[in-house]
Amino acid sequence: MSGTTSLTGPRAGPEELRQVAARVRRHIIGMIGLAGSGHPGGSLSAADLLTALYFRVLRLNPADPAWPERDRFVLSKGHAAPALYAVLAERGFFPVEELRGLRRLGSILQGHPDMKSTPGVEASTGSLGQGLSFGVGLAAAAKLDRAAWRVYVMLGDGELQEGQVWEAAMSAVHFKLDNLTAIVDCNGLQIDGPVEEVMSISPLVDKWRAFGWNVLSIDGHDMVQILDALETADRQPGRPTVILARTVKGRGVGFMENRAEWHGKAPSGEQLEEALRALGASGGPESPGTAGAAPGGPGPGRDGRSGTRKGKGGGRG
Ligand SMILES: Cc1ncc(C[n+]2csc(CCOP(=O)(O)OP(=O)(O)O)c2C)c(N)n1
Ligand SMILES: [Mg+2]
Repeated sequence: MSGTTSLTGPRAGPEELRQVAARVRRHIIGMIGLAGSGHPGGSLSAADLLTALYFRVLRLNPADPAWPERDRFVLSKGHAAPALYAVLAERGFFPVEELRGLRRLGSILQGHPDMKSTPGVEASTGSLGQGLSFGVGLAAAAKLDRAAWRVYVMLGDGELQEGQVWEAAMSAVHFKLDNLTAIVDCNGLQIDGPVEEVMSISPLVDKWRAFGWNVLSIDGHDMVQILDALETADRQPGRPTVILARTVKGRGVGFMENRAEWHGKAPSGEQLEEALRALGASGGPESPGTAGAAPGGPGPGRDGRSGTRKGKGGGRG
């Protein structure tokens, strides 16, 4: 099998996913560099998790973003929009060339996700703390409809300081939303510095457990662990699952790694070239839009079925 075609196949393996994630990281840096603003740190930390979701786990149809049976993904840490846009483009929701429009007036790709502007974006986010509540609503709706689709929400670790997150955590358990998976990008940093210094969220495993969640802790850059956790989360009857993913903010670009100053700053000039070199771009600043988009069509899906799901009420393999 060759190139992108195999990546849309039902069981993209860890190595193929790593290759997609590498392209996603180059897109992130390229588009933020071109825009001259944006959030590289938290986009790079989320790149592997988002790639696994969009290329292996979520059931989607890029040719029909509103397919009623699709799984829903909510990027609660909306400032990581460049990572979401990169996976959506690679997955075929819109041409990769659109990435060049990041943060420009009239572009479909605004600085934070806008569900009315961008094919594949399920929720308008950016004001931290709200995405899990939105996900609880979606998951409850799926239950009421006896629909088989699942809901995934990604949050930042600093975002967990928002009280609304814990109201949502409480209600997800009360309503037995086992069709909901939360993923926390635990990169240890927020806008001003280390989360533990700004306001501690420890002990995180105990907190989620006390709220009644099933808790999984993984290395958020290890594709095998990511896939295992996402598949395990789908098989936990009666309660929601949270995946606490240890990550590195700025992952892949040495001078950005673990540096809070790269939370919301664009690389320019030499920094951009150095970053793209570190990410394996072949010569010069890679402009977003050089990699091929995956063709459309119903998504790979967890069980290898593609776009024909009729299941009612939880029979999700
Ligand atoms: C309600 C709200 N307050 C403040 C901000 C500004 N802000 C944007 S990103 C950020 C830090 C988020 O840190 P974290 O959740 O850890 O995200 P990550 O490290 O993954 O980038 C802040 C405070 C916001 N977007 N929303
Ligand atoms: Mg963080």
